[in-house]
Amino acid sequence: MTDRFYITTPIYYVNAEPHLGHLYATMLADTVRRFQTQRGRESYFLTGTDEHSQKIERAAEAKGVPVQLFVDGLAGRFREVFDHWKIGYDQFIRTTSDAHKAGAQELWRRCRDAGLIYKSVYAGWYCVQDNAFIDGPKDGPPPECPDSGGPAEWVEEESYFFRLSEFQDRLLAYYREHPGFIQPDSRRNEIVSFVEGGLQDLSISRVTTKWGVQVPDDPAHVMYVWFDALSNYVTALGFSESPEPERWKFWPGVHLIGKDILRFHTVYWPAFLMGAGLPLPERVMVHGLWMSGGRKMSKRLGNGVDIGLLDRHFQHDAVRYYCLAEMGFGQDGDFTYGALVDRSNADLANGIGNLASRTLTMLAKYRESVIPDAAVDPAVLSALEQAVTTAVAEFENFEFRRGIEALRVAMATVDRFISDRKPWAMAKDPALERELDVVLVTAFAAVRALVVTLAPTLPEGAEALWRSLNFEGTASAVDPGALAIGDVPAGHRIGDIVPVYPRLNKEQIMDEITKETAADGAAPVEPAASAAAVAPAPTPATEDDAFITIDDFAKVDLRVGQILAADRIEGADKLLKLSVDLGETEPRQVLAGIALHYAPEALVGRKIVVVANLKPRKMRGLVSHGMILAASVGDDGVPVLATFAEDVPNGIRLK
Ligand code: ME8
Repeated sequence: MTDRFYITTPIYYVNAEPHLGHLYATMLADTVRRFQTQRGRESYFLTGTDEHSQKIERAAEAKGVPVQLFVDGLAGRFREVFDHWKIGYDQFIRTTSDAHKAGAQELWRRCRDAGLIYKSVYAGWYCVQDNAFIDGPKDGPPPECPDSGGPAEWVEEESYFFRLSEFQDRLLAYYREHPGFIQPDSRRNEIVSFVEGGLQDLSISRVTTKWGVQVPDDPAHVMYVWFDALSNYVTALGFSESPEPERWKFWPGVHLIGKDILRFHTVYWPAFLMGAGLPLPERVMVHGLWMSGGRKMSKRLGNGVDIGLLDRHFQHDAVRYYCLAEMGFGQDGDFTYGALVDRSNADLANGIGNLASRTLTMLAKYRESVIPDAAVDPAVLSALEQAVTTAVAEFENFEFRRGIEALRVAMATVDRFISDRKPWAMAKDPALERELDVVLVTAFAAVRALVVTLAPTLPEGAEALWRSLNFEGTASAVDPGALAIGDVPAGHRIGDIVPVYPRLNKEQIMDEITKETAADGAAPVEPAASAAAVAPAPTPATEDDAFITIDDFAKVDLRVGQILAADRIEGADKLLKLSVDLGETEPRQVLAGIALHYAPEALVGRKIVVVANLKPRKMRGLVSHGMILAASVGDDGVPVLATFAEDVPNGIRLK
């Protein structure tokens, strides 16, 4: 791998507002770029808009707006959205810019001068929606467009052609010699068999529209939009400018694209570049698509998840992290708001957020916010080292889901380590001071390693946590691959604990989203998976409300707890004082009237259900912070504790 890295996104058609699919592709590229920069590579990130073609001309006409004004407005919207979501692109290219047009024309000239372009007549089917030529007999029914599914139109017009048919062997040889050129492999195989099937010359100009880049020396023709659009990857770097701009050094780069535009990028584009005598892209990385209601989210279907709605209800980190953690690279994913809330709560609020606040709180409480001098626990250290190495390797290949998974496993190991060692108990025993130091230093090392490694996937929260750790600079400036995880700075003073990822109230958010989408008249973008959470409350059977609503039930915060200690209380023969781990920074004290039926020692380690948001209550001079659930059996009401047949993590909510 070289020290330079150039990443591009597709340039988006400006025929409608951006939706989650566009944000996803751009966020993914942004994450890759952040990661590459973090690894110390000099990087360049290009995104932008694809503004020509009949499809856009027609969209403008339908709105009754002059086409230039129309594209200016929508290109502005894309840019605004990306800026708001802190996408750190270096350049936002627009294909209507003069510099781009001049570059596209130069690419054309180079192909023409190499004898690869000739004039003829195109007679065949054309899909305006997909900007694609489609095979099929004239007298048959219009064939379906490959991506949009709409009907193709018959066209007969004078056109320039690119001698694509001459490139079959060269392309196949290239795929063979560069096995990593198209990833994942399944996409590579798809393209290899397509090219093996033979290539026809490609029509690359139109005379029936004026909305495009003019063909050099023939003003009656505009370029086929894909010739124009694909060239953006090199025109953005000023490939034809003289003197050669410094940024041209970034070519060749890595193209991130959706699987919908695979053929254009892995057959046409390499052929154009070969024709013009330019180096081919380093890699074409093909991501999967977000589906909604079983179909690809698309501008045309209007079933795209609304970015504004995401913005109103979720932290940007949560959306980015969900997209990365949920969708295996190259695979399709089903977007649901419910899963987004769950991910955010499980991995951000209860995960890294809780581990960081737990660690910092303990350091503040037991060591006056100063890191003690001790060695990181060797077993935890090795788990962390392994996880970070895996994550770095996976992130290099855009496999964020797998990398994140490795980090989640390490995080669970650290959580378990803390719960098992019981630092709150150690703190009461001066003889265990050194052991407590080890726990604190281990937790601190874990938080630092996780924050650094997760930084590209959680750009805002990671930096906030970095500041809480009171480190200089930024987490994103530390290369996770070079971090000495076990090297903890003894004597370092941590900063203030700032809560970064608050727990989301799922029922409330789902309710609000449902109301908003219904009010917009938008399609219920929320797929069935989360329907349970927003199901209407049952109607009361009688006037006196025999039922509670789902909202009533949601008010009760039921959580999985684990009993860490149980003690009898002097003078209260029915009560036991329990210390319960609810996955919080400290265990809770809960009093339970079960002493006549349970021996305290038999309870230690048991998983139970706790009503976690019951108002604290004082009994026998002690405060109970919650109530444990038990069945009350027989006339005597013998308590039988509610528990779980399977293993469940502490702190998880019951619903
Ligand atoms: O194809 N899920 O533009 P486009 C995930 N202008 N990603 C999605 C998505 C979804 N449901 N929908 C769109 C074009 N995308 C051409 C590209 S490049 C020289 C020219 C993302 O506005 C995905 O990356 O239709 C897809 O490839 C791209 O947007 C297509 O955007």
